[in-house]
Amino acid sequence: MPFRPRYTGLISKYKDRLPVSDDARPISLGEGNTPLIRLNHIPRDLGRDVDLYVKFEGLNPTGSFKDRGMTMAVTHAREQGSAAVICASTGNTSASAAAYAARAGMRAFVLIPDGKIAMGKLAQAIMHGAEVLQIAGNFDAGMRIVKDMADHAPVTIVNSINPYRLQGQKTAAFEIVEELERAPDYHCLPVGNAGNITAHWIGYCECAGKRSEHLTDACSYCGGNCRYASAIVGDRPTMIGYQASGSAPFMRGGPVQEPDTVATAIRIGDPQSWEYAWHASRESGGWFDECSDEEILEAQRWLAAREGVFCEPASAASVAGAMRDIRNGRIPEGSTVVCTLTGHGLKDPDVAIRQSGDAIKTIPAELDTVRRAILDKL
Ligand code: AN7
Repeated sequence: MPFRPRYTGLISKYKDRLPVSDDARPISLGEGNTPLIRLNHIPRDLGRDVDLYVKFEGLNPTGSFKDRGMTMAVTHAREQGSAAVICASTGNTSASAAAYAARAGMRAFVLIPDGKIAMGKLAQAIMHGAEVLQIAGNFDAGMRIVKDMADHAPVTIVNSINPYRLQGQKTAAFEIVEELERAPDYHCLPVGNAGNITAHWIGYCECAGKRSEHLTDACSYCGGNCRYASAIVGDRPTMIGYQASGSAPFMRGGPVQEPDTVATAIRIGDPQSWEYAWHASRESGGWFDECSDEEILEAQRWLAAREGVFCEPASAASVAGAMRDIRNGRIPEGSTVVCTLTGHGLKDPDVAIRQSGDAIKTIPAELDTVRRAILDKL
């Protein structure tokens, strides 16, 4: 069998389609290259003929899609001689920033909302040696402070307002187009700060060799002329963004003051990429919608129990919404649909275990009791 070169991350792979200098030394943990998994049971359960895939971004090195953006943002920050990065985070950005900063030999400062981040994410930030600043306020309050901080301390912001983040995240669209050998008809994402839906649209536009009329300044490196554009496919998907009902500023038409949802990753009331995401949605002929916490948790359980894919609650919003829109025909039969599963289920063990109710009981450690327990269930 011929040897394949070792996969060394998305900057190495997509160097010619990313704003990186020729002599850049990528800060990488082997991010990207995540599986596109075709769902078997759920389309059948829905009784609809759709080709439904999940792009499992939970299999990135720190367990979320943030690593795609972080490899770019931290590589650039280090190249510029920056000694520290800072972010506000609902959890995954802080975990990713902490890991990539550690790898780069830089400091990381992360602002997290008091008591509202999943345990796995907090554990990551701590273990990677970040300075964890827990604030008595939500993500939006943290974001406001971080935006001001850049003027007061020598730190590089690595939230998705850093344009290198979106550039890295656009590579998820590249991978999907390469695997399907076309763009999907529909692409569904959970929406919080709205950076990822924007990044995917940039990626799909570049694959189609088309310019986005409106996202030109998101892609500040080529001034909208997309020197990275290469017409691999002719078409772009319809982009669909799903928010949690308690944190759905796109549905309310403006910021939500007290966002709340079990999907803490997307507990965001004032999205930073608001304009970009609207443009992406309109240009693609797409829409936004909302999912209740119950729908989100049900989709999370379905994916885990019926398909063997364990994602975190926020990620399941994409599948919860897609299942509803497939059922009601807004996504028509015959479509190829990709849902992004943004983060791994292990990030938030508490919410998972809470769903078991009191199903787990201790029984005597005896062959007979265990045998009876098994036969009861068969
Ligand atoms: C699992 O970590 O904003 O719409 O601070 O962790 O691009 O914001 C996380 C966002 C979806 C929303 N799914 O993506 C943070 C943070 C998961 C996430 C989103 C997030 P955007």
